[in-house]
Amino acid sequence: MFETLSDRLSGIFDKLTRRGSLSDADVSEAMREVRRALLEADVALDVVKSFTDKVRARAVGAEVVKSVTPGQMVVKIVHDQLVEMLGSEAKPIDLHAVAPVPILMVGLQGSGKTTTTSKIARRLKERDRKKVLMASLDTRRPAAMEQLKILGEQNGVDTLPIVAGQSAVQIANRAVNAAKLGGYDVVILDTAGRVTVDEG
Ligand SMILES: Nc1nc2c(ncn2[C@@H]2O[C@H](COP(=O)(O)OP(=O)(O)OP(=O)(O)O)[C@@H](O)[C@H]2O)c(=O)[nH]1
Ligand SMILES: [Mg+2]
Repeated sequence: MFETLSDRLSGIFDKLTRRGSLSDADVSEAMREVRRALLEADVALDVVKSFTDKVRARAVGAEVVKSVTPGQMVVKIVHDQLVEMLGSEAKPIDLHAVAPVPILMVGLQGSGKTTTTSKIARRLKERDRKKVLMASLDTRRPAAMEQLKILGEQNGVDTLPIVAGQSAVQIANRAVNAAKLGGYDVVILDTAGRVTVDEG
């Protein structure tokens, strides 16, 4: 998401940096593009609106420094505003435990556990060079396990082979054992929200 967003934003501001001065219309045009890029990247509408309003106010206002081009200034303002919106401190996942480190994904039904499982797995694999195994403990929803398997294939992350008829606890044990035997650093257990709620 952020790769696409930064590409889009640099494309927009390339146009601006080539101009001598920055008019109200330039800023508005750029903000339209920023708005579109953010909406396509799944940012909530009210967040997008307050974001572009703040950038516009700062870009058109007195904060533009003379020594840089207006385009460079807008890039900086957008960057500062993004940092302000997203938070400036990254909080990495704490993996300081004996491998394989288990991560249990819990949350309401449909809240994005399975999607997030594969995003985290891919990130740990690609950025942190971790060996990651994903396992679906969702025994209720049809095709839930296949969903994770397909996401694993798409993202190049291993998934625990599916065995029909096992309980969530049995799958979790099998996943941890497979992760130990396979020398995995991390094993992500993707649960079914409603099972967690039902069985408390
Ligand atoms: N727009 C948007 N949709 C998302 C995001 N994450 C997940 N989804 C979608 O939301 C729906 C549910 O996502 P899942 O990852 O399957 O959610 P879940 O919590 O695993 O769902 P259950 O296993 O049924 O409880 C899917 O259609 C996803 O494509 C997100 O960040 N943005
Ligand atoms: Mg799920």
